[in-house]
Amino acid sequence: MEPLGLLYIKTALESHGNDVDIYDATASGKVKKIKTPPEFKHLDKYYEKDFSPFSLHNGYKRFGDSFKKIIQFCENGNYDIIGISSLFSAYHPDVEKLASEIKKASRSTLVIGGAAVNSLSETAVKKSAADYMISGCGTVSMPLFVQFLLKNLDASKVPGLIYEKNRQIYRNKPSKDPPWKGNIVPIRESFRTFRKKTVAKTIFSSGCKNKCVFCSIHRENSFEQRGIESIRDELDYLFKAGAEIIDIEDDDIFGSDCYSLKLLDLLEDFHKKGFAFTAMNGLTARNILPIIDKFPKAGFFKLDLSLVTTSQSASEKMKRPHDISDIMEIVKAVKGKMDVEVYLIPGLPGTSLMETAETMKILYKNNIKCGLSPLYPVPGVPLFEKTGIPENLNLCRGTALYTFKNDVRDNIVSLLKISRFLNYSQVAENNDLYRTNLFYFLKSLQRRQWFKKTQDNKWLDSFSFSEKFADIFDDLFLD
Ligand code: B12
Ligand code: SF4
Repeated sequence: MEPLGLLYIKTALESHGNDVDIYDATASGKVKKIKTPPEFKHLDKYYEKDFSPFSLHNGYKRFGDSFKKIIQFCENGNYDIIGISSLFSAYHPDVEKLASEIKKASRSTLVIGGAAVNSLSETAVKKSAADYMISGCGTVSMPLFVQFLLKNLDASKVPGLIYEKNRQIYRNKPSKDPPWKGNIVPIRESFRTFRKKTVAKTIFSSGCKNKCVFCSIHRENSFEQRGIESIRDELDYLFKAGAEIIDIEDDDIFGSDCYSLKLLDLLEDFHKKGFAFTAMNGLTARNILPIIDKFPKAGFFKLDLSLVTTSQSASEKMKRPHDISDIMEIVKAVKGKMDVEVYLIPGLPGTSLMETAETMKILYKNNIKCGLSPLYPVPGVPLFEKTGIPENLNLCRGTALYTFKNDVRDNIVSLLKISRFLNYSQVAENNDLYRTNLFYFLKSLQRRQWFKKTQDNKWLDSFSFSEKFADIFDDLFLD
């Protein structure tokens, strides 16, 4: 993924006269299978080699360049400051490993920023190999941080700066400004590709007006929308630079009526020139329902909608903004014009897994693709601080399934496998092997133990589970 936060910071620093290079360690697309770390051993039985259409990923992989290559780049550049972006608490331990390797090899001042820093505990800050950390908006803080290092500014004047003085940790109030502060447009030197087209990430708003209990976004960012003219400038620039797909990274793009209409008109103008748009996290069903007719014309090629749960009581408790009826109306309105994928969170407190399975069945019957995202703990969010954040932050990633006890975990993983098969069934019913695959899928549900397929098409036993999912899905494939 394009490092959008760093691109903003680079542009802000350059506008203050600094020279900046970005090292995008995943641009090479390298993927290497490595030994599964011991803390994930309990997952081996799920992430196994399986050639069936209800398989999950298998093994443990490292994405991107080696530490050696990254450090070599740092050494060659002989930089005054090295900044690392740490966006996810669950991957912060890896960032710390890299930071300590960099510190061994270079004398540059090392600073870590990004969403993971916002919620770090005092102990984690103390243990860090970095010289400084910065929480909040880097566009605002980094140019001031440079001034602090040049001794032109006191440490207390750098928003979000976390530093140690006389063995005491000080944390300045972070800047809640949006990334585009000052209407800057990040300059691109190259683009990633998606579906054989060049793709650029962008952001039109920051924060979210909704207040979902399991989410950190509304706690750490104030909601702000970018001016239409500033968006037009960026889209103009991206068009000239050669982008084809625009991936909008907002959390709630269409949060206010009048603005939404103006924005959709602008997107339609650029769609006519050739842009297509996607927004994986930013579409709230209730907000887009009144304006849904405009979406195909504005160039959205897919709608990713998050439903989370159909349980009314859980939805209210979690302060979710909409329910399944809003989603069904959207599906009806865009039928045949756009793909829709709907996301659920199995294992959300107050919901049952059988309920989630029922919802998956409803979605399947309506030809809607279903995405499952198991609940994962996020440090700093009261819901998870109450239930307990693991000491080893690696376990906070969704794939670690940390939040669940063993038997629940077997059932959650089973739902992931069921969603894989339902999505496969929507497109593969006429394939040669479909009937055999369906047989082993249904048999797995009935005996409550999964089959897995070897590369030479042998079916072997895999793990067991306890929920009677067969009661829900048995009649789905009767014809
Ligand atoms: C796009 C996105 C993804 C993408 C791609 C991420 C990527 N590698 O680029 C995908 C879909 C892969 C993804 C996955 C996950 N994501 Co995500 N994702 C986002 C999202 C929506 C946008 C990120 C973005 O581009 N923001 C816009 C740019 C401009 O902002 P930014 O990067 O944050 O940068 C600003 C500041 O953070 C800061 N900053 C950033 N870097 C640095 C560096 C320095 C030195 C300094 C000083 C400042 C600084 O300054 C920048 C400018 O203001 C954010 C939510 C959000 N709106 O930010 C969640 C978010 C980052 N994701 C989150 C999570 C948890 C995940 C997962 C771990 C979930 C999981 N399944 O376990 C995975 C794992 C990812 C992985 N292994 O790579 C959480 C992180 C919370 C936390 N404390 O951990 C967020 C905040 C969403 C949330 N609801 O809470 N994600
Ligand atoms: S709608 Fe999405 S971004 Fe907004 S608070 Fe809820 S989960 Fe977070």
